[in-house]
Amino acid sequence: MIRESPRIIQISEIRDSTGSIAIVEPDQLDLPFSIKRVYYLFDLDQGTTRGFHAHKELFQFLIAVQGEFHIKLDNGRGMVKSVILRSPSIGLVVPPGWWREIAVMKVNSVLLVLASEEYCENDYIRDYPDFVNWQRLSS
Ligand code: T46
Repeated sequence: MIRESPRIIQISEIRDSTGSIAIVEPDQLDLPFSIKRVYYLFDLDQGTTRGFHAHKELFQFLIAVQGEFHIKLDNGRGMVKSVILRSPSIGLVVPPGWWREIAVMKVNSVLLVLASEEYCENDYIRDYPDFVNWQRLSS
């Protein structure tokens, strides 16, 4: 199994005196997947934390289009990364095999997610010890 690390990608933007446009063109950004699904988290309570799961095959690209999120990623093998998303001009690639915990830091925060697959509950691992075990068995 090829293991990839999460990484930040800069999103190109065009600013003028009236505002800004950020443009996600997967080929130009060198996203490591084709987008099959787009969804967004909104109406979120400040201070709450979501996620608490990993995906077996799903790649995602997370963009804080508004507000701020603190993202903790854990590969279940001793590597833990913390990423702050608070600019719509960057996105975070989250490859499969990373446990995530997503804290909502500001009111009216919105997290846009571009995903490589359609929704599939079987792709989730929602129990942390199961995740660590899955990682151990897939080495
Ligand atoms: C992640 C963070 C950033 C669906 O029925 N279809 C969907 O496409 C999605 C995304 C969710 N759901 C259902 C499944 C659950 O019953 O909506 C409920 C909440 O979904 P989930 O547990 O995935 O929610 P979050 O906010 O904890 O996580 C979501 C992503 O799914 C997840 O992969 O990384 O946003």
